[in-house]
Amino acid sequence: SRRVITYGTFDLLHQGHLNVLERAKALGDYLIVGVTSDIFDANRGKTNLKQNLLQRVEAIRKSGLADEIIVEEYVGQKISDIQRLDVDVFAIGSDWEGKFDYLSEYCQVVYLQRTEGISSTMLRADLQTV
Ligand code: C2G
Repeated sequence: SRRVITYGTFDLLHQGHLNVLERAKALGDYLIVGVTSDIFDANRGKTNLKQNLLQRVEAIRKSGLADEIIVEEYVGQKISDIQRLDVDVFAIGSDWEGKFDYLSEYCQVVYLQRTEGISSTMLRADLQTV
């Protein structure tokens, strides 16, 4: 079987996220989704999230697309996840093109087409105005 992993914050889970999860799942037969912890995101400058880790994990679970959900808590965790979970493919949206090429030492790296016209930032802005 081919094991695929993808990561993200997934704040206010939207169609762009669902598309990338579906495309990632289609690359194999077992999809692991790494959801970033609140502290991990704060440390990389994402400070205005609308949902906490538990809410973001719950939305991924409800999507039914993940075979396994893990939490990403520290920089450098991707390599140990790939090794520990025997991952064959790392997949992520094309906004990260080239950024994860270093993982190709450990597994196949695939950049998936990003969905234009929708983002967590847009949805957060909408929430501000209602
Ligand atoms: N995405 C997408 N289209 C959008 C928005 C997001 O395809 N319109 C994809 C991103 O490319 C990513 C996933 O959805 O693959 C999650 O996006 P974010 O929640 O913004 O998380 P991100 O900051 O990309 O996580 O370890 C964390 C990851 O390295 C990056």
